Amino acid sequence: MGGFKAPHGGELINLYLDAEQSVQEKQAAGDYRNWTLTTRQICDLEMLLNGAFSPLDSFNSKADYDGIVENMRLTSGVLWPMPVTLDIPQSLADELSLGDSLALRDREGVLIATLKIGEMWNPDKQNEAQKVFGTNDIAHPGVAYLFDYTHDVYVSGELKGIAPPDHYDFRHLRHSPAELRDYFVKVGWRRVVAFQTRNPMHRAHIELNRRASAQVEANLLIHPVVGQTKPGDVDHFTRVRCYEHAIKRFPEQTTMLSLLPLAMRMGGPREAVWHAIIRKNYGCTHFIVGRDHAGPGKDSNNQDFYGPYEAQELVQQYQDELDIAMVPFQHMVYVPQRAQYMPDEEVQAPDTKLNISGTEFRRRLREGLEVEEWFSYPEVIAELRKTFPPRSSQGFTVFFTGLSGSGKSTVANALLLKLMEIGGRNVTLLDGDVVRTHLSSELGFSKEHRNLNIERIGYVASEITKHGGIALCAPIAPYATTRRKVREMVETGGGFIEVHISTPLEVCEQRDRKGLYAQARAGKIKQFTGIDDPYEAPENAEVVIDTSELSPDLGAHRVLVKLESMGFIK
Ligand code: PPS
Repeated sequence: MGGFKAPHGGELINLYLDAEQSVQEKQAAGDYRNWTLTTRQICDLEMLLNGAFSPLDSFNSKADYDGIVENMRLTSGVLWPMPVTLDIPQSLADELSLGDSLALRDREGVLIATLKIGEMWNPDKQNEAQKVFGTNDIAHPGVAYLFDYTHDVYVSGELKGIAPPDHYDFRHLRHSPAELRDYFVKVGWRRVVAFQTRNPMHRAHIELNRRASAQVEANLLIHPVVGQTKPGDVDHFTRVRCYEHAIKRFPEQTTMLSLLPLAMRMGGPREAVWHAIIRKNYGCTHFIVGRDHAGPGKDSNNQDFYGPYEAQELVQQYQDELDIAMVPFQHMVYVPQRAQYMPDEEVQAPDTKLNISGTEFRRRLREGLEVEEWFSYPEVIAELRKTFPPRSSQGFTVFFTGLSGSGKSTVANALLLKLMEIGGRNVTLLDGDVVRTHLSSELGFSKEHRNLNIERIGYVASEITKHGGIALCAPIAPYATTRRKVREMVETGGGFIEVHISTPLEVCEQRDRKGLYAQARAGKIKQFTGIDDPYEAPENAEVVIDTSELSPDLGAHRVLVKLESMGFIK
């Protein structure tokens, strides 16, 4: 086993002040500028303070950052593959001087740490993306985060820990690196193999873990990431309940479950090396690297960003420097002739392989279809079904968009009545005019105000959807970006069906039910959609209805048929 040196070895960094110093620093922080940490930053900070990122003792300095980006090394020469930086907006940086301190707080204002600013710089994000992730493609979640959410200034300096971020969920499953090391010593686990995951565990994963721990004669640590994973992943609450079921499938006292508050970057090979270092810090001696480790999915051309075993290759390349041994594993498939799981490439004809892809598995959940016992355990499936009920019992939003007078409200009303006729569901109509009376009475029709109006509608619709209800929205919603944001918001908790009421402007203007077009033409109303304000027509609406060709009744019926075909109503 290559570079494996000593179990539970290596110095652990601890950046927490003692009680007395902590009280003093807390008092001093009253005069510091505050920075409210993002979710990613809270994860990174917790891992820095408790030594999970040892040997890092703060967010990266400029020199360390450059070394990491260019050749995966700190200025000390130590291997470190992933930047861990603190980003703040330019506006805040402009108000700070070197030597000032920042109070780093969580969203409730609780002081987690302070940072005495030694350096501030504007990173070259294009270069960072290219070198760290090997791409500038925004389809890569790490790149998207860097370009869309990372502020423009990085700061570094002396970091002082006050209090670990609070976690109110699964407290019994959370351990610091020191706690896990101590535990392993206490129970006499001299060899510990860690399994990293961001997905629910099914039988393939459990078989892989069994084989890995048997192969290296080690106890097993199931070490799932519960900080930040890939957007769209199963939420960690559901996953942890699944892991708690899964762990019962291992012989008692051989296996442990502990939650890792890491913010993943989905950086494939570099991330695998990073994960290995982190697991060494948690006292593990071995680390499983499977197929497509920390894979970011497909790029904009539908190609894989990294090869399936590239992560294993990079860890192998640095194995001698890593104080933890890799246990490489192939993809596991089910072989029905042998009624067992086997590594993909070990299966030989006439034996055959069975596998259910993630997409197929989600389809079966969505449609309430059977999932065979060879794939997973009934209690794990039951847990997932609670979170992902079939579409027919999920909430959804029908979002009508179109010009004033296009017939949005009329078709939405007709749909409302048809849904009430079917019965059994709670339906709320958020009509444009109604919302402007109740939710957005202070707003006008500037781009900023329209966006705010639509975001409010989206928020209410997403809450209704999450709680299993039906929201019908009928604003003009002229801007594509805002509609996309609403879709993202709603889809986290149920279905989103966009209906473009595409009635042409001439027809809307001819109808002019409220006399607004005449006033807009006469210049008495400004920024009127279609006249002197743009309407960006949807390109991928689920349904398109032109009410100059279709009656409201038939329009509503068309939406109903779509809802049925998508499985949202029975
Ligand atoms: S938006 O753009 O989505 O926020 O608009 P919305 O909330 O749907 O409000 C549209 C209704 O407000 C009336 N109205 C205007 N519409 C467009 N542009 C301007 N400048 C404007 N001023 C007032 C109009 O009656 C719209 O109602 P509908 O039902 O769409 O005809």
